[in-house]
Amino acid sequence: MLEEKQIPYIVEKINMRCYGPKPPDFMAKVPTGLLPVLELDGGPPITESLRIMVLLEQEFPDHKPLVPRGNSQEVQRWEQLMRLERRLFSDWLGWACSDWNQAMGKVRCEALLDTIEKELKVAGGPFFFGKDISLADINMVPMFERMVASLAYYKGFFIRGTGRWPAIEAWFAALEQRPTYLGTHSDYYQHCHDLPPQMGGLYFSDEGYPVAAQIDGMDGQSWRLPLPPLSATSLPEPFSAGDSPPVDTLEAAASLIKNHEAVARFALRGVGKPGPRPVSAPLSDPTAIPALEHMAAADMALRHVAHALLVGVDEKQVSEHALQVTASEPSGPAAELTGMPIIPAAAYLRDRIGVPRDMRFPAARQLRAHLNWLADSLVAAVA
Ligand SMILES: N[C@@H](CCC(=O)N[C@@H](CS)C(=O)NCC(=O)O)C(=O)O
Repeated sequence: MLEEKQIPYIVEKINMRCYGPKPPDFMAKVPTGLLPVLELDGGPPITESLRIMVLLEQEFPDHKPLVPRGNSQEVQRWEQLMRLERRLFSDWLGWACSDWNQAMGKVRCEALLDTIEKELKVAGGPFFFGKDISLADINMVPMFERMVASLAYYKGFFIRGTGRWPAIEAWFAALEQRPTYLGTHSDYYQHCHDLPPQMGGLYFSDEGYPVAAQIDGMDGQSWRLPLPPLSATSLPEPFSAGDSPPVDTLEAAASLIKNHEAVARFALRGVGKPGPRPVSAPLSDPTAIPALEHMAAADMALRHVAHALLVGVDEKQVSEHALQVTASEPSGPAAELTGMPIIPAAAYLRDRIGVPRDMRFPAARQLRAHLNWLADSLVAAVA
């Protein structure tokens, strides 16, 4: 909303409880600890996302309007759409968090999707109020994005990429053309590993397991080179903005290189020791102790990955900087790598690439696949 309205802002990130205690100065200001929170021009903290959005709309009347003004029919519809978002929240979690009566959860979600499909057609699409984005879209998409991801992962239920709800597909496609939306767009992997620690259990049905294996890259294929192209109909995860391997690999390499020392240190948590204060989110261990004695090897391994991203693995392997692997410890400042400790470090990093925190989805899948290329080459050599 801030980006669409072009309101200047500063973001202060506060972690969710499942990633460790929140900063005490934040808790002093907001005793419930709930996010989001707005401080408008140094004023008191304001909570509740809907209240925040309505306030921003009122306080910045000269910026792009996102709520219909005047026409009472439109205002009524806007309120209806706000209620529809709450229905989405409860029908989605009613199914996702249930391990019994899967059929009922599915029927409710299908009915909800039919209603949303109809609402998107009222003004001719692609958005709820026609060709311009509004707060109805902005308010709906964060939960909808999570619904789409988690129902594919846990239930094998595809909302997008099937042609069953074309107005919903067109709505996501229109959003995925907007840099304002892409700045917050996560991938299915991120959502499906972020949601359970925050919300409690989400439950699999039998149809979910094979899809989850694909999303997690555990099927031996989906996180490996060569990656299939991305499009509005690619499954399990469509992305209408598509991919562009030369640009995506460059973005992944830039993100890796820009912060290479911290990234190498982070990867070495994969062979380090668990932290003294573990947290409840399985992929997170903010106090973990990295095995820094392997820093030179981790640094060299990540240089190989960056080089492979920049020139492609085939060209790299015929260049003078080809990845060479030995079965035993290299002696001296070798240009070769051994499997240990780099295999677990590469896997640790691969599983913790955050979208969009670290890079966009098309770049993240490239980095994951190139880290797998490294790990697979090392595994082949030590096997
Ligand atoms: N109705 C509130 C809900 C706020 C809420 O539940 N926020 C969650 C995140 S979406 C939260 O901050 N949970 C605390 C935590 O997990 O640390 C709103 O719309 O702002």
